[in-house]
Amino acid sequence: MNTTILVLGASGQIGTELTQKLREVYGETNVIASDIREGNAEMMASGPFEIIDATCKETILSVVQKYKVNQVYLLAAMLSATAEKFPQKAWDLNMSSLLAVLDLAKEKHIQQVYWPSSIAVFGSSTPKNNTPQQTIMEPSTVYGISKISGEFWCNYYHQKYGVDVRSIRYPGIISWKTKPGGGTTDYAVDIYFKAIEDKKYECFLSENTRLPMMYMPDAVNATIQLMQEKSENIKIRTSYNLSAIDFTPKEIAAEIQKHVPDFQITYNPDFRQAIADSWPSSINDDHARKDWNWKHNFDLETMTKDILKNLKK
Ligand code: AKB
Repeated sequence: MNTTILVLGASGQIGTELTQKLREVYGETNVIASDIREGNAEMMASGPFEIIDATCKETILSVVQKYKVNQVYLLAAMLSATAEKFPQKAWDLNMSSLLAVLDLAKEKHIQQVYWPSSIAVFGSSTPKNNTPQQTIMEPSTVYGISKISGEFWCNYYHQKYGVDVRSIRYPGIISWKTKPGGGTTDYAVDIYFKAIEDKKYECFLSENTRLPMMYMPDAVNATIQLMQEKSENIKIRTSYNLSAIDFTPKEIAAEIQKHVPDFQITYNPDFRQAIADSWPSSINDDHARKDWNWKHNFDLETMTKDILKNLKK
């Protein structure tokens, strides 16, 4: 059967690059991008685009039927920092969209679902270093509560209705093509833009706050690899831990200074510090490496070189 994909939330940080890659892999007309508002010029020009509110099951179904979609990647979500400001809205968006898509799979309108979870499922009672796949999970943010609930819904739909849903607990994702919005790990993207534009950056986390991170090309590859893996090899139907790099604001600043010697960083922690403090510093992803052969390519040094080279163009 032909793979025809619908991406919900295609204009966001991950959606923009994932959609582009999916179009390269599966063909431009086989990947329908959608969001609540139009995407960038490249996305609009490179394949079909539909305006969809990801919480509206009927609209999703009509697009699924129009294009004979068999896979849905659901990326629409409110991230950790914004969700703390709009808890009810975050809960409604993050949960209604997931349940709508899982129901469409249960009703056999689609065959496969991808839905991202996050390191936000963990909380301050979780072991902080090399955090295992299965451990204490007591998230303290609305976003984290929505992600852990979502994971259990995914597992439930898989166990009870045989839904082929797959998921990754993303660490902070670092990109230069599209900026993230509303996350706690966003500083690690902003810092590169500010290093080029202003040669200085005021960080909203303290200098020694270590968080798990990943460069966008690794995140995109992992996502597509997971979706292409044989179903019997996907042993975890809540969500896979995934790890690449971890660093502190001080360490990323030092790496940038190797290329921009007059770059200066200052620290002014705000409410996001408490969120970051409740998350792991590093993640153990042995299950992903064993079950579907996950490997990352970029470390802090190679990622920094690549980002600065592209931003200087
Ligand atoms: C956020 O900071 O909210 C996200 C995440 C770690 O899920 N980047």
